[in-house]
Parts: sequence; structure tokens; C-alpha cells
Amino acid sequence: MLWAEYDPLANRRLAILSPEGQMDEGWRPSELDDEALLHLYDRMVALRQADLLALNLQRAGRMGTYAPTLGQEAANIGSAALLQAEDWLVPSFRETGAMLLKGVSLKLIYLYWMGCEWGSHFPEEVRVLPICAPVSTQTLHGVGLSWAAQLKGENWVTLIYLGDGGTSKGDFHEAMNFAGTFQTPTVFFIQNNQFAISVPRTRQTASATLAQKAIAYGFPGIQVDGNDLMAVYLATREAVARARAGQGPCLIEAQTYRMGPHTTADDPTRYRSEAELKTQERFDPLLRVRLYLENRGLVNPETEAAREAQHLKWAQEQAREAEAAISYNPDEIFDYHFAELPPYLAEQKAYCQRFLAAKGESAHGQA
Ligand SMILES: Cc1ncc(C[n+]2csc(CCOP(=O)(O)OP(=O)(O)O)c2C)c(N)n1
Repeated sequence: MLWAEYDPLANRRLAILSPEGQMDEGWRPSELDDEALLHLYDRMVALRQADLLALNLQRAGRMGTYAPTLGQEAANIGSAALLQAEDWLVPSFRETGAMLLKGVSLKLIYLYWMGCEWGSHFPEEVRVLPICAPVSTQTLHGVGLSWAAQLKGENWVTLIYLGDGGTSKGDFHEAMNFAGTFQTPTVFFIQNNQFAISVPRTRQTASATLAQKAIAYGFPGIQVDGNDLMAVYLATREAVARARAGQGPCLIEAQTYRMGPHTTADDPTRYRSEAELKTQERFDPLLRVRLYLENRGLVNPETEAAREAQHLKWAQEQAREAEAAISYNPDEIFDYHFAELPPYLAEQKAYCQRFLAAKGESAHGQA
């Protein structure tokens, strides 16, 4: 019913929790009691600490690159919170919080960004696909997974993440078309953080919203305030329930704002102003949940200082574990692309081994 009421073509957007931390209690889902809400907030704080540490690790030369989630904590946590163990989560590359919530360890996520591909080797039971750098290609993989559920008569739902820039890729449109045609149990979740590196949302499409793109493919779309944990949660709850009930796919456009750089290799001051960033800080998704919880006497400055310190310690431990697990084996560059290595690659592999042997290094990374 949210879908009918919040029609993107009628310029309606779901927003519940204000930037000042106020909301109409009538909207609060009964299962989100104080304890459950505090847990989601706690996950948002953990994510922010993990993100801030990753930026520091990269600056200190201990991480290759990193795509921060700063400012997108509500979109990450409020959506992934609705998944059950059997559901699949299909990330792009700005879903650290969603992946953590689904059971991927921060150690593995850090390992990936440290440049070690074993960081993509998630335990099978968490049901999360690897981080996907080629923009939007994951949308096709995700629809494939949800089609598999249909073919096998299984009950899992697939939640696919992509960015606003990802909606300009053909992959996204093929995935949407397939999902609509075959009514797969898919939820497309667009984190519209207003930028694709330096390209603003206005240069991606002439459509007034990204949510309305679903209409062309024969299923509903909704636009929500992506910095509002409640709005993200409620829209995803309905989308997941619809998909699980066999009512087909839907699309959620979460309007958020990327507060950090695109990645640590980016300098956002070249394409957006300090003033713009300052304005956006008022809409910080973490701040508004904290204000709401403060008003209800559930957190205070002391509990929050302790929480941040505890999560920073956890992130530091995970980083140390990741560093201890790094193993770069140059053979792996060759070993996993072909069942049988083509002769020209076999030659390169042999050359690489000879080169390393001459330098006194084994092909397994360590001297
Ligand atoms: C197919 C492909 N083309 C180009 C790139 C380079 N690239 C990496 S991220 C990115 C922008 C993605 O923007 P968006 O989908 O809005 O996601 P965001 O980074 O904002 O989360 C581009 C162009 C890529 N990784 N893959």
C-alpha cells in the first residue's frame, strides 16, 4: 500500500524521521521496539567507525583504496535489516554496512580493499555476492539469483544494490526488464548519493526520479528519504514482503548524499563546494536517530562516547586480522580465469615465476 500512496510520478517521497529526530509514532513498526531500534543504530555507529578507520588506514599506506559509506548509513542498515538468512544480498561497492549486517566480517571487507582477492571469499552461508566494481553488472547476477529461487521453488528474496550512476548502464535496464517480465522476487535498491564520481545525478537521466523507472518495466517504484532509517526500513519491509509473497519485483530509490570522497583516490573539492557539504551535514542519517533516541532517554553523550570507542577498537582488531591474513600469490592472477590456461598466459605465468625466483621471492608472495 505504500507503493500506491507514494507514487513517484505524483512527486511523493516517503520521509518519516525528521533531521531533528522527530517522528509521528504511528509510523513506528511494532517489531522495531526500543531494543531493536537501538541495535540498528548501533550497527550504523559501527559502520561509521569502520569507515573512518578505513580512511585512516588508506592514508597511512595500509589499505589500497576504499569507497566510504559516510552519510549512507541509514540506506545500508535500514535496508539489509529486512533480510533473512536464506535471502541473498548483492552489493555494489558502497555497502559495507549492509554486508556486515548480513554476516560478512569486517576483516574480509578490509582484506578486499587491501588488495587481496581472498577478501571476496565470503562464507557460503552468509549469502552475499562479492563486492562488484564493474558498475551495475551485479544487477544481472542478482536477478539471476532471484530467478533461480523461482525455478527451484525456493523462498529466498534477492536485494540488489546499485548507485544512481549505475542506472545509466544497459545491465540495469536488462535486469529490470527481466525481473518485470518474469516477476522475479527481486528488490532493486538504488543508493542515490547524488554523484557518480564527479558526475551529478542530473547528468544521468532526464527522468524526474529514478524510482519511476520501475513503471516502464511493469512494477512499482518508490522514492524515500535515504537518510531516514525509518523510511528506508518501511519501504524495504514492504518490498521484501511483496517479493516473498510472489508478487514480483520492486524498486526503491533512497535519496541520500555521499559525504565522503567517491573513493580515497578522489578529491571531491574539485566538483562540489564546502558550503554544499556543510548544508548536507544537517541531514546526517546517524545524527537524527541519535537525537530521537536521546529524546527517549535511551542514549546520552557518555553512552555514545563509549559506543564509538568500542566500535573503533573492534575495527582496529579486524584491520590487524586482515593484515595478518594477506597473501598475494601472483600465480592466482593466472589460475582462476580459464579452465585451461591459453599458451600465451602460460608463458606469462612461467615468466613471472622466473622473474620472482631471480629476485629471491617465491611465487607465494613472501620472500
Ligand atoms: C563498467 C564500469 N565503468 C566505469 C567504472 C568506473 N567507475 C567506478 S565507480 C563509478 C561511478 C559509480 O557511480 P554510482 O553508480 O552512482 O555509485 P556510487 O559510486 O556513487 O556509489 C564509475 C564510473 C566502473 N567501475 N565500471
